[in-house]
Amino acid sequence: MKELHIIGVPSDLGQGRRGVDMGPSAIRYAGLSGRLEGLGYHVRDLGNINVPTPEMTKAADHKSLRYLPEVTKVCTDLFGMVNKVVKDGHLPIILGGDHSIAIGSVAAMANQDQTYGVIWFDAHGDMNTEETTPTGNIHGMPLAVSLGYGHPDLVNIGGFQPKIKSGNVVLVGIRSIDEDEAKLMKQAGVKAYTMAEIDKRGMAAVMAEAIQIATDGTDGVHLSLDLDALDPTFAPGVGTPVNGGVTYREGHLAMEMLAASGAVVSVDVVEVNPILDKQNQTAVMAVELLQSLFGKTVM
Ligand code: 6HN
Ligand code: MN
Ligand code: MN
Ligand code: MN
Repeated sequence: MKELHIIGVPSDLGQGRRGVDMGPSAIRYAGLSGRLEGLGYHVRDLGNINVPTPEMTKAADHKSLRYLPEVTKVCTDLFGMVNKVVKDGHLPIILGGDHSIAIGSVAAMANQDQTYGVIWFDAHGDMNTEETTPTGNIHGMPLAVSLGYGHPDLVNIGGFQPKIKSGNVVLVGIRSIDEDEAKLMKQAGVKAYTMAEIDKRGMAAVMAEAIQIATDGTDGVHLSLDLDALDPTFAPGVGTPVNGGVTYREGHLAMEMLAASGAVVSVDVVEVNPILDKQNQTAVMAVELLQSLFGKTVM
């Protein structure tokens, strides 16, 4: 069994609303290490990456790519750290922070000798670019960047691009896409399972297909878990909540199916915002989902 290595990335530079920088603390406080140890894993917490606060920097002087230099630096540092964890034979669990940090973690997984598919659990597409973004927030761009679309500073982190092939990338839980973002998603050919499709066909059928796509010809799967994929009833502590999301049991079923596949090699857990949360409920949800992902069963 691989050791699980936890890395915190306390960044809210890619988000419009402050507070996701406290995500790593909230998830740790919800008992992450102990719960995973309870499943029989060796867990090592490597602490947090150094992230500047918005107050330390020239705020948002790049209107369509807010905090570009700072986000680039954070993702480059995370790339280095995740790269080392994986080369040492461990499984990285990256705690955000806003979703821009996935630019660094996906880059590190793409830098390995093996090739990995990506399952992107999210209410959003995260497929905006400088040209299409309605907000300038980089957390709306990491999937586009990983596929090679976007500002060169971001796209070239790690010194190569694109990081992933669209044929092995799947979005699950989608219900909020910007108009021009949708065009790039179609152009790139990324498979997206919307909530409507989950309603109609059920999470089991959707996840079976998603796992099939992400594992087809690859050596494993990187899971990027944005807590706003869940319905706000179960995960109210997120900066960009959208009604009509994945239910508690659908979320767990998805994680249980991923556990059964044995394919997951790295995980991001992002967008937990303790300021907006109710008594750490969203962080607890994140920890429980990770328990299912790492093999917790009833009997
Ligand atoms: N996330 N599409 C919106 C934007 O600003 O680009 C929202 C993005 C949300 C991103 O939740 O990781
Ligand atoms: Mn070790
Ligand atoms: Mn996201
Ligand atoms: Mn999202």
